[in-house]
Amino acid sequence: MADDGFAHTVNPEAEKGRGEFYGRAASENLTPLWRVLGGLVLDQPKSPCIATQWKWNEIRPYLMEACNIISAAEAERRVLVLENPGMKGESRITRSLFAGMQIILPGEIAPAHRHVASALRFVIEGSNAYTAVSGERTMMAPGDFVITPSWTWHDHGNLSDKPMVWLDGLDMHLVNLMDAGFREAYPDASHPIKRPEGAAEAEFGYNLMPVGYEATSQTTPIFNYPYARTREALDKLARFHAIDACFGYKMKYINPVDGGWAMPTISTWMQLLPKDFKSMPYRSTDSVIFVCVEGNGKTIVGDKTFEWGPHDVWTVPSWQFYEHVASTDAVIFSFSDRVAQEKLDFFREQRGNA
Ligand code: GTQ
Repeated sequence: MADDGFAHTVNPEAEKGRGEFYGRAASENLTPLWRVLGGLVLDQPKSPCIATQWKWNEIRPYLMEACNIISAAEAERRVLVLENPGMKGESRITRSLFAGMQIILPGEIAPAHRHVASALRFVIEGSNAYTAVSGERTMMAPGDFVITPSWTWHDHGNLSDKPMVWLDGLDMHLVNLMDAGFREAYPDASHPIKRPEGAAEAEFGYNLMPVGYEATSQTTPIFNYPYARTREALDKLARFHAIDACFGYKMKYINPVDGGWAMPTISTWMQLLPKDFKSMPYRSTDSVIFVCVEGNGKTIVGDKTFEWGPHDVWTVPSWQFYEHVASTDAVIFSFSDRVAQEKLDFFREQRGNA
């Protein structure tokens, strides 16, 4: 009876006489629900995800070392997975999402492929490297949010003379939960470029779109949200808009075609916390991954405090209260599976713990 999966109503004494029945039932692939119900339908979220931080200064040397032992071509993607210690060996940063730091050296190409899983790239370091998606290249700069929609050909290349690093976020664990994954390699390292650089931005990046456009995907057709513009929006917003007690000045990335989230499975945000801002405690059912872009501060989650600065990454598990404290003006990118939860009517949040 040590098992906490039992329904609350089950009588431990009476259970002793039921073993013979349970044995026979098991041989027919039958399990009594009352012995497992407590672990299946929970009173409240109980995530295996552990609040964890990855300090950029500590992980960067490992990325450089990885460059000495394997090429991008051999690795397919030279990525060090940010693995949540609560789910060792599963390549998850939260229960539903994957995250990893990808590094690509001057002249390298991470070869073209496509998969059902959608990916986001959040650029950490470097310049003059590109991601090509469906025949169009976008050059990446630190703080840019770049998207690879489901089942689109993509490859990455570095045309600069320095390494390029970005954080990958993928929804592959959602895809795999439903056993819906396919993947295909392109026969060449790069797939053909068919559109000029800036084509998607011209079509959708100016609060306009071509007449007659019909969406063929639930993902935004803009595949690079440059940091320069995101930063400018936050800066201008902060001059006149009311500040949110939980979020500071926080904006979601949207799909300009329908006003919804930029991706169908991963929600993404950028927020500005003014110096000395201390957020009101908040919790929600989406485990969140945060990346500091600028400034310094700390995030308090339960009995843990994560001090953060540029390029540090940390997670807050589902339904755990957290608070941010900014010691300078600070900018934070974040992502979670919230959009998927909203579509399924799962999402809940709570502002304040009083
Ligand atoms: O760049 O396509 O971190 O396919 C993991 C799987 C990156 C990618 C990852 C991938 C990619």
